[in-house]
Amino acid sequence: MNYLEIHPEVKEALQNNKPIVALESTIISHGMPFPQNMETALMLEHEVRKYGAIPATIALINGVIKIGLTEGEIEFLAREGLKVHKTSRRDLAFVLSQKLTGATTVAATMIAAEMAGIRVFATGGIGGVHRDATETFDISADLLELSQTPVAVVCAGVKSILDIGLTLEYLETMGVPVLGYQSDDMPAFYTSKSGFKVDFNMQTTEEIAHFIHLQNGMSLKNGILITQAIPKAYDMDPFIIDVAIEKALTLQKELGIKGKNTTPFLLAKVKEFTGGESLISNIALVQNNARLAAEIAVSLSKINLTSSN
Ligand code: PSU
Ligand code: MN
Repeated sequence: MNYLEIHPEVKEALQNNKPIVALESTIISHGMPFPQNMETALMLEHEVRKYGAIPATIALINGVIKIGLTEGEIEFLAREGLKVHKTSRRDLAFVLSQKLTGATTVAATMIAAEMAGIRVFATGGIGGVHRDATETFDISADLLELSQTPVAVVCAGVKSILDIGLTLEYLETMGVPVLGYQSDDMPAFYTSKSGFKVDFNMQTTEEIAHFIHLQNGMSLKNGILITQAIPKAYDMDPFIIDVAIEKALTLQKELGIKGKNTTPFLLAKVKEFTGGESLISNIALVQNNARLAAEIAVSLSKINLTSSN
């Protein structure tokens, strides 16, 4: 496959069953401003290493899917920001055929991780069912990907720019298990509670790794959503977030923002309306997720080593 390039360190880790954590790149280009986006991307790689796994940040660089980026490539995505093509499942072949540079969404990162053989992926929040989806049909391709690609995605839930209840219904219909790390509550990104529950509360990373191992063993083709609440010190006031979200949604309707621009627009506005606080919380929660994903990947590689002997 000449469109897939795996970084030598990641390749070596794959061959020797070492723990690996995939990281997405839309969070760099479309999710945060420069230079915090670059600093965060590098910090996440560092965090994954600190907890014993190899990081593999994924993006499309000049028409090649890269599994594991150099610092220079991360800086390029961070500086280019919105100029980089936001790449989900439907965009992949286009970006490759035009030899463009693209930042991968959760959906496209899952696809690339699966191609390479990586089973664990950490991010901040995933896309979901939008609040007015009954009229707009706006349901993120991330959800459909979770139904058909066997990668475990660690996140802090979904933001309430989305309809969290409908997102959970959709995941249930598609057969995607939603695990809560040491919690019964489905988190809502900036806040630790959404008012909804997860499917299964898991206490340890070993339990989660065992769950992933069994799903893979049964060849169930779907992914797994693992949720972890934002660290307590950064848990935001739901009222402040709700006001910002309502304002952002009103503005989106007024301006007629649609399709793939919707999520980045809403995220940017929520950040603008909540000042710097939400950016600090955002960075804290992805760091927390990178750590948990690394620990899960370590547990999973231990199970794989035992069962392959
Ligand atoms: N939600 C967030 N932060 C993000 C995204 C979603 O809280 O950065 C990004 C992710 O890359 C996700 C994508 O995969 O937006 C979903 O976009 P859409 O809703 O257009 O599918
Ligand atoms: Mn959408």
